[in-house]
Amino acid sequence: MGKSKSEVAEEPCERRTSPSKRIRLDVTASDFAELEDHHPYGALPGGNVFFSEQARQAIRPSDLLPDDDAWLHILGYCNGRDLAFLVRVCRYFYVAGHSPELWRDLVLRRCHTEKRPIRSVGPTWKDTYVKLFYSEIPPHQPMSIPGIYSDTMYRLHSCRSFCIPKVWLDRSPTDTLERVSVKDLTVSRFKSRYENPNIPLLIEEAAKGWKAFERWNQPEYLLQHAAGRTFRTTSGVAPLPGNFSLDAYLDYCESTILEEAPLYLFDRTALEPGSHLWNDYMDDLQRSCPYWDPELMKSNGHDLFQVLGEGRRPDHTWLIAGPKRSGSVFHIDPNCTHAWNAAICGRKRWIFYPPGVTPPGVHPSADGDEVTLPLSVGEWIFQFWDEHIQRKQSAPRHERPLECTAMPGDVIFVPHGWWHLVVNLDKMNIAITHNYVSDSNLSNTLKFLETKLDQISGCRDREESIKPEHLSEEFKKALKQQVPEFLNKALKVPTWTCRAWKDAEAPKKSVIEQAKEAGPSSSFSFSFL
Ligand SMILES: O=C(O)CCC(=O)C(=O)O
Ligand SMILES: [Fe+2]
Repeated sequence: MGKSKSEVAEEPCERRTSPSKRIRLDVTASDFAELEDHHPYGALPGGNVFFSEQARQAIRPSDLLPDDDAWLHILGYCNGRDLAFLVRVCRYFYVAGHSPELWRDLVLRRCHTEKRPIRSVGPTWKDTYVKLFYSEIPPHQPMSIPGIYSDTMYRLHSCRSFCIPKVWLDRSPTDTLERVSVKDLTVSRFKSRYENPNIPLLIEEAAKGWKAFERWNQPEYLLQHAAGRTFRTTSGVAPLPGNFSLDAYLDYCESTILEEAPLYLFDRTALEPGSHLWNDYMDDLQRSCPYWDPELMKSNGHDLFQVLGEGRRPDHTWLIAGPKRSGSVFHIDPNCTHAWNAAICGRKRWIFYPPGVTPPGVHPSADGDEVTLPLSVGEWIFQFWDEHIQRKQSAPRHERPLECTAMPGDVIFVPHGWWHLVVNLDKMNIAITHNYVSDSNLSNTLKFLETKLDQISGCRDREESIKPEHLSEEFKKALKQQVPEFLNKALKVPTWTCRAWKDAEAPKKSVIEQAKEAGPSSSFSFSFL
């Protein structure tokens, strides 16, 4: 359990002092390896081939190319019709050709080309493809095929179906993030203990009294208020976003489809000021969390981007939803902002690394423009969990990662510059997040807007938003007119005060050079902040 300092002081001595106790309490890599289910088509790890005389003598398609990745790549060029034929050619193609990601990509590409939203889903992505573009036929029943030995396929399946450790499902001693009950948190305590020193915090039950918390658990309610609109979903491993109707997306979350990085709903328009869903929490936020009350901007310095006006400021409000194991891979929040994130339905596991302390497996370029990292939570867990735990237990105290589970109704404060990864633990997870600038990060935000034009986000693809090259000047101008005291104070701070951006002036090394220096970690992909 994450503990406030006073709670820690009251703990029994042996828990505080015995490292072996702590080692036993932490989740280990093997806790994830107990998979939710067998590979649906019976693939086994490659080494099993040595136990099968028959398999060793047979020539398989996988012997003809250097590895199974290559075959999966080639199958990715097939259209739906060809893939449907190919899976009938041999056992190997049957298993490889039913990889859910191949059929998902076919759905996404064709929906994109035909400008069609995904309005219904089946029990597998292949069923969805058939249902959307042909007619409804009885669902595909996966057959378990003997004799398919493939590390690639088995690893993908492990990333799709890793076990969620039991201790993540409730408050537990593995939680190290500070937590405070909403009843005990005042504006001044929040600012002096957490926001100003830039420390993440879990605020227990802060959203429990929100109307959203009561209402959004009922699918009918959400469906009523989302009728006729679609929601954008993305995945780090999918080639295109998917636009879903809400009923189809809720069915997708409830389905048994297992994917390496499920499509995640991250919608910046659903919570527009004045909208029905926005009204379900905004008054309540002002009452329960006065430190984030936008109305008090002039006195508490919160959400200073407001001075630009709603349409002109960078995106700042998102509705988030996703199925079990969906989530966000390591990132730092945009534009040097702080954020709060309220878990409305479902639990979320959070992992934080402090500013300037790069998480294992993450390789930012010196200027932060590019970051290489595993693109799915599962891949990161399987490759880097041991190193994470080692750092959690024995890195210098101020460099240690922090962890916690947010229960429904809890709100997390995400300070600027902190790396974080989030994984959803329940079948259906819904959250609200707002990003903001306050007097505590204003000086860094101004430096960021001035010097990191390539990294500015949330304002490039909307006509009315201020574009990156003008944002710094426009922001300063509006601050000067509306809240000059905050601007003057921020301009007096001569350097970055957050280590996330301290080394920004170091000579640029390419991401490839850095990844090489970091050693032979098996798979990296590129992503851009
Ligand atoms: O709920 C999540 O997936 C986390 C979202 C996040 O990182 C954020 O809001 O900044
Ligand atoms: Fe974030």
